[in-house]
Amino acid sequence: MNQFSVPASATRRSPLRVATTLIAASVVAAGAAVALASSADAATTLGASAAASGRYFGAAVAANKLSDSTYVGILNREFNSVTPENEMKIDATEPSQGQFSYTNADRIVSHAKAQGMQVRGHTLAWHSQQPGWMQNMSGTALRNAMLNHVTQVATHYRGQLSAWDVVNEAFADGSSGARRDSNLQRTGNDWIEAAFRAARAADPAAKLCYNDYNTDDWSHAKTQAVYTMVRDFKSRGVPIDCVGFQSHFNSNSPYPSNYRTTLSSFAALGVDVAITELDIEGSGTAQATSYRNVVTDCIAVPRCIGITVWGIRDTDSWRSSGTPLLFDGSGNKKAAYTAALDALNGAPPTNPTTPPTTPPTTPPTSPPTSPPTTPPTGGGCTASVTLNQWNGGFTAAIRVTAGSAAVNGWAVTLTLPSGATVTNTWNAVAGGSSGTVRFANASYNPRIPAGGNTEFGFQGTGTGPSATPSCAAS
Ligand code: G2I
Repeated sequence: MNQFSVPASATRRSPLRVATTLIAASVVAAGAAVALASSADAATTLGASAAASGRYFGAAVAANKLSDSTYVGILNREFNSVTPENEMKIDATEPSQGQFSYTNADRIVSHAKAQGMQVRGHTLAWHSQQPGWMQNMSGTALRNAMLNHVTQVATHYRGQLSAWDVVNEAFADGSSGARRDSNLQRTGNDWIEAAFRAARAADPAAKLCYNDYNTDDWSHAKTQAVYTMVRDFKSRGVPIDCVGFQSHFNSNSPYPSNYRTTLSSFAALGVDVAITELDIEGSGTAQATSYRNVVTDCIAVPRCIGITVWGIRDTDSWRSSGTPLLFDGSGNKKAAYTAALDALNGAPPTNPTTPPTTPPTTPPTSPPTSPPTTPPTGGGCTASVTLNQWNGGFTAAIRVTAGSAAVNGWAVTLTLPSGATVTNTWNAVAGGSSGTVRFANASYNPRIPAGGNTEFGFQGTGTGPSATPSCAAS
């Protein structure tokens, strides 16, 4: 397929379109060949397979490759989301202060729209790839310039993007758990939330993400530091909707076995999670296995909304010598491609009524956002709720904490306001859907060690609970 051929996108962008195609196939016998090709296609491209569970599969795209027919052929066939690799960065969009340049970014957005693909914006505020004028700024002038940049660029794309990486890579590597030093950080610790508020005001429809690397391993200080920030943002109403895990893996930074724990733990804060820049250096079976693991972990987490690989062919990669992508330099599918596709085809739907397939592990030990009212002395348990409320719905993340004795089973009882209904519960079993609801432990998470905790959550319509939960241990 070249860039001018008719995409299969009309039949593969959503489960609804696929279902429509299948219905059409059963009614119109003469159209059977076409319809069969479409339904088979639903399982044989990355985008269609991801869409079958309500997710997307995207690629970082470079505007100057949109004239490469092999590249565009793969892009149009396989992917249903794109991220401009460099074209929306600060140096590209505001090369001189107050002079905005969208030509290359707009080319990518136009291409994506014409193909029915969504677009993730990357990125509004970052210490790197700043234009010279910004690198030389500091203090209030820089803060204002940053906020103006966020406002202008997000306004230009208002309503057109699925998500924005509002802030990128703001935390330091290593064990400090500190913010990364940068000119932006030196304008004051609140620069990140200021950027999110400006982005929300400019484009209320885009999901607003924090995006970083080396945040994949749940045990790493950097991961915990980002988690703490997101939890704080959620508790204070800072408008954050999602966290992006770049997931650049190689032998120095391999796929971690607790990756799913990381994804599900962030999701339990009431944000979407996304894998935003996936590439895995290597080859053959080892590389394929890592890709399979990453995809399987995402689809096991209901709020893992999609995966983006950081380029299409190995030769397109920023790490091309590590051959980290799904297609070789000639555009052929690699073993890693097949593994990723197979894993996608095993996906359950998003927002299932059943919990994730693996037990959650103990979340971090820092305090919950609303303190338990009963002190955890002696046996028993306490529960605290972190609420993410929006107009007409909410998610509630509940932390259950054991007292000084281990708990072998637990149940939390919560009273919902009139009109509220539980629609989806994870990591617990709900005994009802309105009024006073008892949530008992799931089969896999009854036991909490003395002083330890576990988390469950639920989603609902209406207004979330404000009354203090009670907790009973067994
Ligand atoms: O470094 C990998 C990624 C890490 N996370 C954030 C991403 O935005 C980042 O992407 C890479 C691009 O893949 C590279 O293509 O960001 C690099 C810059 O930080 C990009 O490299 C730049 C080169 O440094 C420039 O010399 C070059 O002009 O790409 C530019 C365009 O080709």
